[in-house]
Amino acid sequence: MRLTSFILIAIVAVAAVQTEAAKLEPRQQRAPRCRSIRNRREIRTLSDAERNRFFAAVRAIQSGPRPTTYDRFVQTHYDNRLTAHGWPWFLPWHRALIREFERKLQEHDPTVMLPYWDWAYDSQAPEQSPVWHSTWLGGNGQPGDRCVTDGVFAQWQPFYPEPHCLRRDWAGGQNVIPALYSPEMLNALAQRSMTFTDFNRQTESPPHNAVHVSVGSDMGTMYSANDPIFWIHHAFVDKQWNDWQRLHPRNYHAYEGINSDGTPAVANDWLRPFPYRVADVFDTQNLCYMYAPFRVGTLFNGKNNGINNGTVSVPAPLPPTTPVNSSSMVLDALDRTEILGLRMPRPIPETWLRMNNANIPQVRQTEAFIRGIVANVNRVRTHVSPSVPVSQPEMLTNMINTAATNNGQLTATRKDRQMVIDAAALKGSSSSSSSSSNDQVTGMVQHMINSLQSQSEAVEDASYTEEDTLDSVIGAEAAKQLRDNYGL
Ligand SMILES: [Cu+2]
Repeated sequence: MRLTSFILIAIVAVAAVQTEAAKLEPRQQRAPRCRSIRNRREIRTLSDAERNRFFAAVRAIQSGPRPTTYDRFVQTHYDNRLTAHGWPWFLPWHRALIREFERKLQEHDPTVMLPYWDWAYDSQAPEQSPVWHSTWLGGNGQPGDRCVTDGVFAQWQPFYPEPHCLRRDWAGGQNVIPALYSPEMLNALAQRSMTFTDFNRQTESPPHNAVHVSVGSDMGTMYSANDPIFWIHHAFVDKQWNDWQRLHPRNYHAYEGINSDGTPAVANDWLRPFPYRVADVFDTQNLCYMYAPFRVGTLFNGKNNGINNGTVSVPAPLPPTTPVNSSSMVLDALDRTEILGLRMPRPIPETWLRMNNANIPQVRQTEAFIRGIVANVNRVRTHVSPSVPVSQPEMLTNMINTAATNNGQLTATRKDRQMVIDAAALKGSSSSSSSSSNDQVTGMVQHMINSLQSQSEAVEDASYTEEDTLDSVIGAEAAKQLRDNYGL
């Protein structure tokens, strides 16, 4: 009798748990089948028409009675902030989130795919990225209220936590965003991450967080999805996971750790409130998309540089170059004079790390590791990062403009003879570009190279050795991936 009632109670209890679980579980509909698998592309490789259709689709889901479809995504991200940041959920949950966002865009316009923003390519002067252009996402917030007053989303009024203007407050000041993580740094992190746990953590913090805190205001809160830059930022983070999965095929389906509720993280976990289990999102093709690589070509190939179809304004005359202390191998995140070296991103503020459940000592360790990468890459005379200004005509032009306006000086720290030869060789490899503006930039850069050359006659830096190649600094695998991704 006792046993029977115990069993009865047990059955009732199990049933109650199951009912409770069913209530908490997402609509267990199967994710929609793919009619086709299409590419998500880097935003600057879209045509003007394609880009405008993407913007129009975002505007469409921002319209209607509040909260709009867009607002609800912001709230969903907020509601899951404590489970989706600092835990194994970070990568898979955000993959599901942006896929659902993309599906909503496609309900409005089936041709649209979510683009990604390769901020690593823009990492050495992120404020000069075309994404901030006044016909794209607009720039920094204005002084005072921080309201964004230009771009496609200038009139966008985020609804949560209360209605307000879209705000940005660049951490470097009115015209500067501190340096972000460069392709070399991301590659080095991907290379050394041998488990999902390592990669998930090291992608979230610091590289992904750096974008949030550097753009600031809405992006620097748990309502970060208020800023449409969020979606193309997270698409790039998602691409990094996909790249890593393919880099370490053994880890393609790797998933482990402890969830925020203390349970073991397993591939069968539902990514609430989305209709996917973790296992459903390992393969992006299961979610109907793949990532097109972003090949930017080599030095002075202006083809993929975005704004105004490659038109660049060229100032004259060139400001003088001056020698820089060659022992300073780690450049400041706000440095905008050095044209050849990598800048060290700023440490992620402790308040942000605490808000995101990050393991703070681990993040500081990763930052120290990155500092070593920066120093080493800056010592390598045979490598010009695709992200440094000298690789990008627009960025170089903007820096020269700024230097001219501020009566400042444009410098190059690695001005040894080999670097000049390398730069000249890279320049020669893209002689096919024919537009007159590119010719002007090329002429200007030639002037700079000549100037560096004459200085370099006098500079002998004993710290360089023959073994200083990119391969020996970030590893042959990482170097190869970098070359593949960026067409070096
Ligand atoms: Cu998030």
